[in-house]
Amino acid sequence: MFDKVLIANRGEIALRVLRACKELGIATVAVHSTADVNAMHVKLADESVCIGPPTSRDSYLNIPSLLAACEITGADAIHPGYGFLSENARFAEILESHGITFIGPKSDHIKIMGDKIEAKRTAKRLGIPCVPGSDGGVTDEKEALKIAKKIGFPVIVKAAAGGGGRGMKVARTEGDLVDAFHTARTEAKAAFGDDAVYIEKFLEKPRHIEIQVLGDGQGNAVHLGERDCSLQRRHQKVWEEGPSPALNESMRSEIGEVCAKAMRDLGYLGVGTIEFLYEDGKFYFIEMNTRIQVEHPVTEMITGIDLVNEQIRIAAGAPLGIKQSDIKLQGHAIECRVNAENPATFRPSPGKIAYFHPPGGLGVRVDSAVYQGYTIPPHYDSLVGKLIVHGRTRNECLMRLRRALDEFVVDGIETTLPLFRTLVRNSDIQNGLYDIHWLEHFLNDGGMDGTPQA
Ligand code: MV4
Repeated sequence: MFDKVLIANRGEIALRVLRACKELGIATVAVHSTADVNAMHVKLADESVCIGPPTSRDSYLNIPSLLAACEITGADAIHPGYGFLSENARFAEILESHGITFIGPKSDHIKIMGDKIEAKRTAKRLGIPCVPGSDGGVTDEKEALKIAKKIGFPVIVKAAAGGGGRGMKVARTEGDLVDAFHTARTEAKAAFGDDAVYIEKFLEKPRHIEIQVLGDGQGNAVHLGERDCSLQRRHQKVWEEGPSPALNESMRSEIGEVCAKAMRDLGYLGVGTIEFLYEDGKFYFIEMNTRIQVEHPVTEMITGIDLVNEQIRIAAGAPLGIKQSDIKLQGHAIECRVNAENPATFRPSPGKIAYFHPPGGLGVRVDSAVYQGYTIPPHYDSLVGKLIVHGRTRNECLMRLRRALDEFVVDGIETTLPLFRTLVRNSDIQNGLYDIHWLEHFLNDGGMDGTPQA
């Protein structure tokens, strides 16, 4: 096992990793930018190193600074959290060449999943169902038209280097295709320096359902059920829950087993998330994330498994301690991402937290790195904290969430808490009747109008 882990991240996820290290008896090193001297992760770590100015590029993304911090402190592994360097295959390789363990998947697997064309080819080969579309990249407009006609309109042109909603163009008819194709390529080249694109059938009203997997790189892998992340705005997830209100037990175990087997065959090491669009009872692979995700607590609450603990033990070479039959999904969990933003306009609202009172009680978890008197800096994402609630049934979970949201007080800045107080009382949400477009339609239709914004 590692003696000392350096956490190359900030905010609530840095705390989450710190907690897992503490429980494993591993010493911790926090790194921070000059904007984060007063951050909680710095206070709670055994040691800390300042790695640069506020801009992420010069601090949390600065590989030479991180290597120097490892050298100075004698850390033997780095946990990247999510975002920043968590899915950077080159970073994983550099660490290995310096004898530092990257707590994450093998760099080859990070690389494959970072290229959405390669990811889809791999998924298909492993027997994961994919969205109908081109076999690999498309470079010529005649070929693009031929494929689009074959799969039928509407189609979507996606950048191989994209993902998370960046670099996509929809073509509704034959007349739109040539323009969508060239625009997608030009934008992909400008945004990612890579003009490779591929084509898929465009699904109109899918849900976004993702399967959590865990493998030890030694041929053992399990799935830990799904999370429904359909409630999003501009590709930012807002509310995540598990199990999905749209699935039954047989659909869950069927897709779960497909994913677990695929990860066994791949020799996947670490935690991963296989993302699907789900429409009319069928799953379609879109992407795989090779990191711990923001919404991982949903899965932890319904399985009782500490995913970050598993990540660290597996990265240290331990075999998977869990069999599929040990994993029993219990009850229901919902996560709300509470952001420092206006709840109707989503304008960022950084600043000083004058009063902070998180909710508590049975089935309530708050993952946050803020405290009363803390000033949220403007340089990073606007997550104030995640409220995760568990109940024996979805209904109990919703009732408990309503209670927890009413208890939660954050003064001094605007937060998205009022949005959640509205959503938890909405009948479509209560009935689980939503797709990936539901929230944006709700907001455009004035769902938050007249909501008092304290
Ligand atoms: C799609 C799609 C419809 N059809 N692919 C957006 C993010 C990226 N991960 C994939 N995305 C989509 N791919 C096909 N073939 C619709 C989306 C999409 C979406 C997906 C998941 C969650 C939210 C979304 C919001 C808009 C579009």
